[in-house]
Amino acid sequence: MTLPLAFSPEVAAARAAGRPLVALESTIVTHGMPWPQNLETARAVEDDVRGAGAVPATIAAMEGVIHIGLAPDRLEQLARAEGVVKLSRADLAVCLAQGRTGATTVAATMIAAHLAGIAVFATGGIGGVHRGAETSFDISADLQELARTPVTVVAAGAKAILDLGKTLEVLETLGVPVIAMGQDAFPAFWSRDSGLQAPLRLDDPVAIAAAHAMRARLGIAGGQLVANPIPTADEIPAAELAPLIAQVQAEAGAAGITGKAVTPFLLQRILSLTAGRSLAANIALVRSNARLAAAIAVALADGDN
Ligand code: PSU
Ligand code: MN
Repeated sequence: MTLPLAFSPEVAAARAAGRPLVALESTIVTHGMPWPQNLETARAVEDDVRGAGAVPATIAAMEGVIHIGLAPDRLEQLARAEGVVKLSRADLAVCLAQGRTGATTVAATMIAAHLAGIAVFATGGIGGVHRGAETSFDISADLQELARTPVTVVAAGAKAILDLGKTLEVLETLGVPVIAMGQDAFPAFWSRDSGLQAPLRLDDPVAIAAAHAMRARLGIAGGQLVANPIPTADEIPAAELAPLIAQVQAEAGAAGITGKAVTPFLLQRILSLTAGRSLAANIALVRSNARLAAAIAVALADGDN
C-alpha cells in the first residue's frame, strides 16, 4: 500500500538531498485571507522559508492525493478556488476518497506533514477553545492533534478570538508543551501579550529543536506548540481589539454561525472592522513564524540534538 502523497518537484529534490523542510497549511489561503492577499502571502511565506535555508511544503488535498508542496500554478489555482472544503482530521479521508479539493487546517496539515516525514510546520494561529465553549462545546481539533502527532507547530499563539485561558488549560491537560519564544507571556496572535503566562519559554531555535528531538527519544506522543509573538512593529494592542472581538462574537451568535464556519467568519469580520489592519498583522505574523520554523528545521537537520 502506498501512501496517497504527491511531492512537488522542489520538495522531492529536497527530500532526496536530505534538506530541511517546513510544512505550510492551506486553510489560511482558502479561508483565512481574501484574494489576492492570500496568494501573495502564501508566496511570500514560501520565500521566507527558502531565505532561512529550508524548503517550503505547502499542503493541500487535490485529485485523491495529499500534495506535499504545491507548484506555483497549483498554489494559484487553490488561492482562486471557491467552495474549497476545510479539512481537519475528521474530513481528510472522505475528501481524498472523493477526489475533491480540500485545504488543510493545522490538524490535517500535521497529519500530512508527519506522513511525509516533515517535523516542523508554520502557521498563523492555531484553533483552540472558543469563547462560550461551555455551552457550544466548540473546541478545535487542532488541540487534540498537537497531543498525538509529533510535529512542532510554530504559531503566534492561538487566535485572539478564542478563549485563550481555556485553550491553555486544555493544552496542559492534553500534555502539549506550549513554548513561548523569547518572552514569558503567551502571545495573542495580533498582539504580543495575552496577559497570560506561557507555561514554557525558550529563547532560540536550537533549543526548540533539541526539545523536539528529546520528546521523540522519550517516546512521548504528540508535538510542541511554539508561540512566537508577532513582530513589535506589526502588532495591534490587545486592548484595541477587545471590543471588536466581543462585537463579532455576538454577531456570530446572533447569525447562528456554528462548526467550521465560526473561525473564518470571526476573522473576516475583524478584518472589515479594522479596515485591513488585522490582515496586515496576520500576514506579518505568518511570515515571522515561517522564518522561525525554518531555523528550527535547519537546527533539527544539523542533528546532534
Ligand atoms: N491561522 C491563520 N488563519 C487561519 C487559520 C490559522 O492565521 O485561517 C486556520 C487554521 O487552519 C486552523 C483553523 O487550523 O483556522 C482553525 O479552525 P477551527 O477553529 O474551525 O478548528
Ligand atoms: Mn470549531
